[in-house]
Amino acid sequence: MASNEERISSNAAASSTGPRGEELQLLTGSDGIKIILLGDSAVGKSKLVERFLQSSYKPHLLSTYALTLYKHTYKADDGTQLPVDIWDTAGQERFNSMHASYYYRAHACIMVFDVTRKLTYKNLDTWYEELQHHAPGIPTLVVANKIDIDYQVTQKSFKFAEKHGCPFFFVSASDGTNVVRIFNEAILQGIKWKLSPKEDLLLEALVPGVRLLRRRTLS
Ligand SMILES: Nc1nc2c(ncn2[C@@H]2O[C@H](COP(=O)(O)OP(=O)(O)O)[C@@H](O)[C@H]2O)c(=O)[nH]1
Ligand SMILES: [Mg+2]
Repeated sequence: MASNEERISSNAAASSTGPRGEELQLLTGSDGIKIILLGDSAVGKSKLVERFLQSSYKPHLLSTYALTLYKHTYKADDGTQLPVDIWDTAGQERFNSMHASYYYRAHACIMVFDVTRKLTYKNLDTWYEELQHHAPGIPTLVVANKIDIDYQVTQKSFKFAEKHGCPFFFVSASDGTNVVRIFNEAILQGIKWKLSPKEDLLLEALVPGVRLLRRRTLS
């Protein structure tokens, strides 16, 4: 892995009390952007992260922990560098729910489904609901993975993203289609979210519908 990336696995998200001490510091101490991935098991979340960070595809890498944290450095065009934490599930998504610490202070979310398994698309509803509960209104990208299996699928329309006002992308962790694009887009949206005035968040909580207005101005 490149020197500016670091991979840390933790079973903290699976414990009922959540992370503590040094581990808590590690998980929440970053001053940068936190990106999370959501979606059913085996849709390709881990492979997308690995593809983005390593530009190589390793289909047999196995994760055994409840989450994997990747430390990445985002380099803007003007040379500015920004730490980015990319959080990947590592098994807990099997139970159709993630520990609250997974969502805590997240700035953007990449929701993934597998174009070859309809149920993983249907289950986006549940993931989205849980996301709104823990991290209401954060920028969310919806990605349809594994298009390399049958490129015809890109002719289909998937209404979920449109319904929720989320950007939508066809991707392949296998051949790399749109992988760098979705992560950079998530990071940029996450930066905007982080910098947005927090009074807006309060307003959103008080006035239903305000979030939709603001999201449009962000995209
Ligand atoms: N053909 C194809 N297979 C993929 C792609 N992405 C992931 N896979 C495979 O799908 C399986 C699950 O991937 P993984 O990243 O572990 O899924 P996760 O559980 O969502 O993290 C693995 O066997 C991967 O090799 C893809 O874009 N195309
Ligand atoms: Mg995984």
